[in-house]
Amino acid sequence: MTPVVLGLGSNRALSNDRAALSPCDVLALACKALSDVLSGLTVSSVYLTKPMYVTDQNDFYNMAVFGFYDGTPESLLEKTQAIEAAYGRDRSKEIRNGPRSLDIDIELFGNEQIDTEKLLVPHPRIYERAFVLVPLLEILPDSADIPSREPFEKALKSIGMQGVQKYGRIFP
Ligand code: PH2
Ligand code: MG
Ligand code: MG
Repeated sequence: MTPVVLGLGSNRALSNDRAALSPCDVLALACKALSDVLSGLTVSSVYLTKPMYVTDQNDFYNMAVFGFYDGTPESLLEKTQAIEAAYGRDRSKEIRNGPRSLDIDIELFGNEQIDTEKLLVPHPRIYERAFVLVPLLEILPDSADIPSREPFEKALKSIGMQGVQKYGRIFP
């Protein structure tokens, strides 16, 4: 079993002609789906965050989850991408860093450093993103970078809160 950290984000409702799911509904359903993928799931609060990189879009709701995974990083990616697709993610129709109903990023996969066509782990932009660091530090206050072991707490101090605000708990 490998300890893993995932970062979740949503800034777009998902609707058909019968019902609508808000970004927080989507995040809660994604956590429920992830409880079948990871054991010992620990879920952070949700945070309301300012969009980074593409700033002309709705604010994001972000959170982090921790759990233990029994399998390879590639198989975890397949499972997280299937959950994204189940909640409206269609990569062929979106712009890079633009609006999305559900994004699940593998931030950490044990102590592994992975650099393949499909996966870059640890996620290379953890250190510049308060929207990742704040929820991550809520559930794992002593966590640190791999391989430098630089505490994430220190990374957050150097970038500041970037307007990240606690929204509340949505799961369980
Ligand atoms: N995700 C992005 C791009 N920008 N900004 C915030 N605040 N939160 C996100 O999850 C986010 C983003 C690409 O995945
Ligand atoms: Mg992603
Ligand atoms: Mg992302």
